[in-house]
Amino acid sequence: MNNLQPKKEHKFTFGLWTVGNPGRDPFGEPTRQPISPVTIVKRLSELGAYGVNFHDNDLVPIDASAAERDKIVGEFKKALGDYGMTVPMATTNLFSDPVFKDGAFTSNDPRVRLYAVQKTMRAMDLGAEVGAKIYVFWGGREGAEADASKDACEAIKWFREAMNFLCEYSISQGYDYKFALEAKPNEPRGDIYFPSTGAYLGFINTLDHPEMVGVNPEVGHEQMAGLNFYHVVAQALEAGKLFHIDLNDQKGPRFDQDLRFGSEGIKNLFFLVKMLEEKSYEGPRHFDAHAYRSEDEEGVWDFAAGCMRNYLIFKEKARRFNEDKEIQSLLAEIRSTDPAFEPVPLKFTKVRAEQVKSMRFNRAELATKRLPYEKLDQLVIDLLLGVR
Ligand code: GCO
Ligand code: MN
Ligand code: MN
Repeated sequence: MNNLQPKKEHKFTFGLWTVGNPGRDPFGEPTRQPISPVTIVKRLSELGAYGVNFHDNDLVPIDASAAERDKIVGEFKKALGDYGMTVPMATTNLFSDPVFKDGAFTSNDPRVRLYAVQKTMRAMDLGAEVGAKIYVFWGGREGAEADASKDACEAIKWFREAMNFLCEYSISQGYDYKFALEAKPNEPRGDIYFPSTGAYLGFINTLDHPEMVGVNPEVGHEQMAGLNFYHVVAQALEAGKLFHIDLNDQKGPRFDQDLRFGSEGIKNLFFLVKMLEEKSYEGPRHFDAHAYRSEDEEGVWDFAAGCMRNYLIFKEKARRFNEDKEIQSLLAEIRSTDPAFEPVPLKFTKVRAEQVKSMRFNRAELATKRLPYEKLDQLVIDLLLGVR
């Protein structure tokens, strides 16, 4: 089917660390050879992706000399040009190196906090060099196991200080970055500060430049906390704060699985894609996932193609949902009301308040209205399972 063919206009992106994931896990060594950034750019482009994103050290090793850096970045830029690929987002690795064992921006040690800020400024320079406009902050090590070790209120203040400083840095360099904060409840820390996207949405308004800062919700991270991802993203989108999104999948609230998008949570992700497509989310559709550890390199490309294909299947199903006469007439029935009460915006004036206070409602009759949600939901299931 032609509309299941990924194209640049769909804005599908992957991280170098996603397709490049060699299959390491906490219990086992890598099962695949690393794939070079240049090969990743080429293969993703051939599959129809729009861009690649990276952490500073996915591209340039942490101990690279200036000359090595320039060579690597030069080759990478050439590959981007050759294969028509972009880098919409960049980020910093503030979690792998042992120096960050007790946090980066929230380490108890001011030297580590400053080093984290320095590393981020350099990574922002690198991102800007390849045209990135979105900068993600995932505080993987910003947390604690022993709460006795750290004052959580201080940690939040340090995090704020770093964000304010880095916003000013972006402005002063003319980088025009939008910052996107990514929450996760735990892993690798026992607990991570700002455990959900909602927590970040509250925090953003305490910053010096709230207009520059939004969120980067990830499917699996919110599901680890038992939340409904569609609802999480709705709040971010409605607030104008959905600056980026990490698409993947997860089998319920357990360790972070980063599974192929759409491989598990089919109904919830259908409503997610429907919303992204219909509420004019303009940002990249980024897949922060990786292939099963049992795969070889060919399987990695099957995985990448699968993520994009599932997104497009959901998009196609959303179109059919909207065109389905039975579904639409059920929705019309569900939404029908007494025309006298047609929704006038509930805007406060003293007169309106008096008017609402004096309205007469037949509570018992209202409660008898039929809500055929069983039928509606089953039609959605029929649609998604392909028998409709
Ligand atoms: C995870 C995280 C990371 C971040 C990435 C970008 O699954 O552990 O989602 O993959 O998204 O580090 O900062
Ligand atoms: Mn992520
Ligand atoms: Mn994840």
